[in-house]
Amino acid sequence: MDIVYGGDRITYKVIGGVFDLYFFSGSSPELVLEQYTELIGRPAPMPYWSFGFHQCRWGYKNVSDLEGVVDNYAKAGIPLEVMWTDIDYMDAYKDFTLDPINFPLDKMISFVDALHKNGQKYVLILDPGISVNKTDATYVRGLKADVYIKRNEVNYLGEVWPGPVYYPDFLNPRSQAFWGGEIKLFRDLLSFDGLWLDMNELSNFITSPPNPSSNLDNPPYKINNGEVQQSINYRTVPATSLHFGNITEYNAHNLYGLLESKVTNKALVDITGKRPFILSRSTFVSSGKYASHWTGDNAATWNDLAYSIPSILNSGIFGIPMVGADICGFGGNTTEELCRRWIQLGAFYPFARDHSEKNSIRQELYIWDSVASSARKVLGLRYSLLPYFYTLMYEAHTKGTPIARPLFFSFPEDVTTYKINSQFLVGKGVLVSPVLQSGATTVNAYFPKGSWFDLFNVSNSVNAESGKYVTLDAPSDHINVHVGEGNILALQGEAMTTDAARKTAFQLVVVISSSRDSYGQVYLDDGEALDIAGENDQWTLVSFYGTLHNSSVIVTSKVTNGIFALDQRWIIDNIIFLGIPKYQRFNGMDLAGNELNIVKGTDSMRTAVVKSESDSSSQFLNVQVSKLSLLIGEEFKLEIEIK
Ligand code: MIG
Repeated sequence: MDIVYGGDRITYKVIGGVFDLYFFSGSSPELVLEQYTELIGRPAPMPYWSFGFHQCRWGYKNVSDLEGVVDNYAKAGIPLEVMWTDIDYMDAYKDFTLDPINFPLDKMISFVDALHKNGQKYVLILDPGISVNKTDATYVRGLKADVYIKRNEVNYLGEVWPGPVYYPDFLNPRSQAFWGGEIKLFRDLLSFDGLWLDMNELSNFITSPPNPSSNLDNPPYKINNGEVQQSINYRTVPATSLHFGNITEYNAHNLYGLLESKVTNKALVDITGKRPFILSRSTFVSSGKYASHWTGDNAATWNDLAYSIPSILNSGIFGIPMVGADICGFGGNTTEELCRRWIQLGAFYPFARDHSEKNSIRQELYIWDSVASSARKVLGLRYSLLPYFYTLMYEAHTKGTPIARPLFFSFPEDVTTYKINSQFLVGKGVLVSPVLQSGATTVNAYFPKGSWFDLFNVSNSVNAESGKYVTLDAPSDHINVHVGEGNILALQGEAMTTDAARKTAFQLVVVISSSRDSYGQVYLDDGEALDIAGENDQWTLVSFYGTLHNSSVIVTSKVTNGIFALDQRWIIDNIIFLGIPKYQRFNGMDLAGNELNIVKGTDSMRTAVVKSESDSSSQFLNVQVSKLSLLIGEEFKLEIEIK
């Protein structure tokens, strides 16, 4: 179909398939997503490790190349969670094979074992086209199972990387056993942790001639198929091809990536019994239930850096919240400055992967010193925010709310936010305001009403009595990331892997609001169980509430299923209150001494150290309570009196 958007109207020009229109009344953006994902399926839960940093490239030469990349990340002190291989690992680009010279099985096994020992993961690519090659066991099993897409009574012959291919028909119920069986056989050889599904639009290097007997290959209305008007069959599987049950490709074309994701998801669930991680290029309505997504082949340009923001926000609204764009850009040569700005932004994508095209220069984050040091800084913040990202994943899975959201999600009453596509929110209250232009060292960022605190240095604040644009410093190594009033974040420490980060103590950042209570949640489980908040109770959900009350600030917690967190011995060792209004509430009091007392708390709070400082704007008092050892799985109340 063609979809023409005209500002105040939208026109669908549809030449096939079934068309259903639903309207979701909301009334808030969050409720619209809740209603939409109730219909199409809630987003798949994602494993904890998938929120770490990923490195990929098309064109890694051999196993020592891969090992070198992993080593260089470690040497540079930049966290690397997941190493990926593109089609290079395959033998002549055949799925479920390994290049015997450059990526031989024994070396790949030791490589993946070494990753696993270090708490790291490995993801590999699969393309749908199966090489038509009698010596290829996968191909032969597919023939026997009779699972390929057909045309004119025979298997349709396309062409992709391995040369001539047949495509598995994921509408065919037999494809589950076939595809799942191939994945299992391969995973028995090499224990990869996730799968990357590419080329599933469905991509074809040839355009087959139309069948004269049918107008499906040559419909009277020509959809706008590419920049130059191309035939409907242009470089894909022809419209007259047939799926299981004689469903034409004409009617099922857009579903291929969705169905492949669904079958692959079930295969991984059956094989591993764990939460699958799948990345798919093609998506359709409800793909989020099975897979994550990247925005495809972007270019290493400033324009595509900027464009990545609306792309990921749209995906979240489509019910696919685990999404990112290729960091530093895929096509063409990136530059030091662009790559540095890109990791600053990409560190806050829900899915953060550096990926590049074969013919471009290398762009791993350690290549340039300035990129490396910026990466350490921004990924450091990302890793301390991991419990927050993970809890947003939980929220996405249970309610459909995106992880990365447009500003209007949290500020629907502020019409200025509606058009903002150069900033976004992580969750409800973390505002990311990146530099998107070459040479810029400031950023003109919009702040909706409220007080906002710089997460790299919480004593820097922006106080917006009503929504306003503010020009912020953004020196070359810096991205502006602020947390807004009314939010409570549960953070953990920085580390080189998500596993190591999970072993550190929690810190609460309580951003006081003078107009409402502050709120935040943290969801905790083992990070890979199939069920989220399942019946086995192997999870904990903690809600935090913060209040300003006369001359006290109070934070309390409410715990569901504390046992899991207690078993892990997770503690909160530090609570920071930001944004206590300095003069309004405590007018006339001498704040110089800042005598602060913990008046209510558990025994473990007795040894706590309380410090306070005036915020850089001099409008707020920030109070830090450290040396705590509160069990996160146990409810607590902490009240601090300010006299
Ligand atoms: O014809 O596998 O979008 O990420 O590196 C190109 C090679 C096929 C397209 C993907 C890209 C990937 C590349 N693939």
